[in-house]
Amino acid sequence: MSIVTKSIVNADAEARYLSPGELDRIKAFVTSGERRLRVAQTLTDSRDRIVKSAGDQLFQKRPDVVSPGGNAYGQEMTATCLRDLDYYLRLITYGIVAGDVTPIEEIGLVGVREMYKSLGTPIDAVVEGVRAMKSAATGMMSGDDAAEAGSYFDYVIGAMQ
Ligand SMILES: CCC1=C(C)/C(=C/C2=NC(=C\c3[nH]c(/C=C4\NC(=O)[C@H](C)[C@H]4CC)c(C)c3CCC(=O)O)/C(CCC(=O)O)=C2C)NC1=O
Repeated sequence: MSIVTKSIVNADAEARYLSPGELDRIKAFVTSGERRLRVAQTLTDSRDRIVKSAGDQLFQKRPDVVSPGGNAYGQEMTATCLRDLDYYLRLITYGIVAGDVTPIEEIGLVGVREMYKSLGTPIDAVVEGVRAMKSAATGMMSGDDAAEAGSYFDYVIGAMQ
């Protein structure tokens, strides 16, 4: 739910006008809108490049995951691994557009440690992959945009650790 919808639901539950604090938060959301949409557009347009570059970095740093016995060993498993990185990049664009990490959390982070544990996927290597996506993505952006995007990658990284 966006901050706008959430504020309206909360205010209406008490049959009151939006409070000055709520209006301030909505103002910040609207003011940052153009930047957030620009950042989401860049990530969307560059998704293939970001995922591929992050995969290359990850497999160079963690050759064990693509070696025999590794969780991403073999063409099919490697493709599934890159697909997971793409999933997280997509969820990050949702969060950026919403100005809120809730969609990322609800779709991709609740129960994530247990999920990867049951798949035998080393989550620290997934984190490494998300870090590499952050570096590829923010490298395409200027200061404020990079900071805005970076904070959502950091949220995912922090939640997986
Ligand atoms: C949008 C929310 C969402 C997420 C996050 C998600 C993740 C997800 N990753 C999976 C598998 C997997 N995930 C990986 C990923 C990796 N292995 C490694 O060693 C690397 C470190 C890493 C890549 C960075 C691999 C290799 C599999 C297949 C494991 C297997 O089938 O044994 C599976 C099992 C089912 C399947 O194969 O599709 C799920 C559910 N699915 C979702 O719907």
